[in-house]
Amino acid sequence: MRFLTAGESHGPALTVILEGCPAGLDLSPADIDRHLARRQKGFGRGARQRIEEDRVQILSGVRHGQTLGSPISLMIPNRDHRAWSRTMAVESIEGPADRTVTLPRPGHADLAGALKYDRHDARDILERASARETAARVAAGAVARRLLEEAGISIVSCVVGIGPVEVAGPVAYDDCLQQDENLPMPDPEARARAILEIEAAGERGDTLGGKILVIAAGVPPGLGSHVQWDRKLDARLALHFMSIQSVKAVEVGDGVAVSASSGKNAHDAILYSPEAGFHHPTNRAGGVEGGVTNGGEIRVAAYLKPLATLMEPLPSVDLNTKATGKAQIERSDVCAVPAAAVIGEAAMALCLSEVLQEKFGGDSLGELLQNLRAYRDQVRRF
Ligand code: EPS
Repeated sequence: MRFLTAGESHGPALTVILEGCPAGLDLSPADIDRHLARRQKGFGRGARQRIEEDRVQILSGVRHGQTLGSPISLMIPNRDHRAWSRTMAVESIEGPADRTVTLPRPGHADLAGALKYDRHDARDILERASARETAARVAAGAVARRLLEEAGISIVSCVVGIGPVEVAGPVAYDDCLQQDENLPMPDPEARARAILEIEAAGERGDTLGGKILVIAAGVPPGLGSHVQWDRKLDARLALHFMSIQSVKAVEVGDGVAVSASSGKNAHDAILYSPEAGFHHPTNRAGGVEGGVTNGGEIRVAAYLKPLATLMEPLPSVDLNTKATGKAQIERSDVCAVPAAAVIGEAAMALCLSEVLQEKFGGDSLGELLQNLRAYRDQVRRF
């Protein structure tokens, strides 16, 4: 499975083409819309989400409710485009461009992108750098997720940090179920403090980052490979998660904590029983050893920086006049961490569906599942 997204935040639509999904997978727009709606929620979101009601249009690759094995193209129209048709016109326009951005926001792609692409209006950069792009990834991720469901793999997520507030103690798969969709933080005391932090940040024209945790269960051992650097699953997970807007660090399992402990306290002992086969009593590795899944839950945490658009902006310099000033204010969110948890699920689904397809292949879902069953049998009889 591979995919490419396209689309600007205020252009006509976001699109994604997903290739390599086997034929015969049940897929409906509702399977995708459910996750698009979840992405739009979240305490701390801004005005844009009140304008949009993200709904997918499946343009190809599906017939009579089943995938065909051909490229799946998905489109999510931007409702807000109506108010931006001149600003984002494809054709050349009469008169000067409107809604130009010439005072780049520190921490956003504005300045680096303007220099790289030689654009003197940072709108040409921010329209694509915007986290609105993640709607397309969530749509693609929802397809990947349908495939994983058939393979017995399920994915959950939660928010484990907002600004200075952290969830106390370890978080299990079940802790992520039935959470409040506006702030899925499995610790009521931390959640209450996080809401106050987000409100206070909004009042002072500031933003907040945080930490999300995504867990995949039911993953067979043997996905990814130790034999080549770019086949290591943890490296590939890091790419998927790190590419989510605002993510500045990614952790697999207890990666950060074990770096400060000794080997005796860092690794997961190996046990065997005829019923459970080889297994580990703990999961500090986050389900990946040597770049290969070990049959445990895959646990990935991602750390997000606070959003770069500040209502009380930091110093900046005009791209054209070079005059100092304050960074431009664009409509934005105070905190997008809850949305990032949903996007993280998509990242996990897309990455796992890639390696699942690599190992078990199959042009049809039946063929893939047959190969998976045979392999699960082989592991059981090992
Ligand atoms: C977003 C849509 C954007 C922003 C946000 C995420 O819409 P608009 O720019 O029209 O308000 O709300 O993007 C950013 C935080 C950013 O820095 O670009 C979305 O749909 O997720």
